[in-house]
Amino acid sequence: MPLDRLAAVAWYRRNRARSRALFDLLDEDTYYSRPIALRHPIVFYEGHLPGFSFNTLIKKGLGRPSIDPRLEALFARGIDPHESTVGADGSSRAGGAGRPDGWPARDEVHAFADEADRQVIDALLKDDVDQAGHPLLDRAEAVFTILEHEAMHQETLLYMWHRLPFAQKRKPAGYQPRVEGAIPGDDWIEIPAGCATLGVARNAHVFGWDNEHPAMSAEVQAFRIARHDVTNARYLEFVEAGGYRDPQWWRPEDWSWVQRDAVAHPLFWEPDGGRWYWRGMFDLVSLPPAWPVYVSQAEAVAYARWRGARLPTEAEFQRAAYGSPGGERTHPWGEAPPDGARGVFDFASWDPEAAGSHPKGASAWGVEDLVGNGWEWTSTPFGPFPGFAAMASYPEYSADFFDGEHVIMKGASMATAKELLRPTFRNWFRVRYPYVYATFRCAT
Ligand code: AVJ
Ligand code: FE
Repeated sequence: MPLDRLAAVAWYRRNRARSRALFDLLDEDTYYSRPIALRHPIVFYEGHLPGFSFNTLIKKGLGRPSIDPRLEALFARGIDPHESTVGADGSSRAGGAGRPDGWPARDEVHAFADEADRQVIDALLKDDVDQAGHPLLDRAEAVFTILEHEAMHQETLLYMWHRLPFAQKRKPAGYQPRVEGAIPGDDWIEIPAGCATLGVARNAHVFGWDNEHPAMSAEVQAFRIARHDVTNARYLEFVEAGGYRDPQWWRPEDWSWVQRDAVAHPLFWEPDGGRWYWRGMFDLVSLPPAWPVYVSQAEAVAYARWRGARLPTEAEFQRAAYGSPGGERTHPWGEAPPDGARGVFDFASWDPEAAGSHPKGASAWGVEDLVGNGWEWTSTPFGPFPGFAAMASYPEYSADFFDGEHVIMKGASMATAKELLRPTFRNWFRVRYPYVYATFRCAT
């Protein structure tokens, strides 16, 4: 199927408009600050999005000349320290209005971005960006690479924005976190043994990242999985039982982290006067008991051990989410396209919603919220499927992270674009990375 140019341009423009809207949420004086200490300052991301698109599609794909070699190098992925060196444990540090050495003025970033956008849109409309046999343009790979890359970074932006002081953000009119909802029951579902698809052949879908290929499946033994994500209310039992003070629940490296950084509760929680609050995007709210807890994988593993359970593997997630007695499906709920009734994704909210509030998104087995309302940590280290080949449009995308330090997350959060909701999409972070919108459920 040839590339639908108009659809690609529409998606590119939609991406750019959403990114702009996200930057517009912030006060100007945040521009050179680093909401997460070990990630780049905000200015980087405003240049990185169009810079990556220009570099990938126009320079590498079509072989065209630079706009500004200095800015292209500055905004390239290679110098983003988080990508290879960030630990999970960067303390957050916000504020600081000055312009640090080396970062351009905002006008300069905008002029570069406008020219990059102009050339990308022009190429999407007129150039030969879909060339069979071309290393970067076969099946228009570079086009989808840039479109999905920007969509993914919108989630990066949001979890960075999450850490900024409320006074530096403009809350959209009328927004209130949906804190209501009953705490769901502690329900376990028996998933029968069966085959789960993990990866697909490159040509079996319009686009996938290199780590989704080639075809790969696994035989999964029968197992039990919780119908619902672990909620704040349930996780509070672990905190109150002294879970963060007892090394028996923690892997040795995670216990060192708990001690060194005095970690005593999830990053999204804030204690005050003997009560717990949740740091929302725009408001501090009394800890919503029914929301899925957002934690690092290290904390998820400790909780599961305390409960006498474990995290699901990637293959078990696939089986629970996409399996059915009659074969696998495209989404947990079946073949219907994603919409707001099925789960909390595609920027439907700035914060989570109650676990169990979207039963129309349940899988064939009745497992809820597998896609949306927070990524789901698994116990599976991020690694290549047999026959993996790095993609030409972005060779470092996955391969740099096959280091045994990253684990797979599946599903989606409220800040995951609907275009990324496909069964083989794999996300990954370090086990002690506490910033992402990630929750978990137990399996046995
Ligand atoms: C796939 C979400 C882990 O944010 O580090 C963006 C995506 N890679 N630019 C990340 C990514 C390079 C990546 N994750
Ligand atoms: Fe990037």
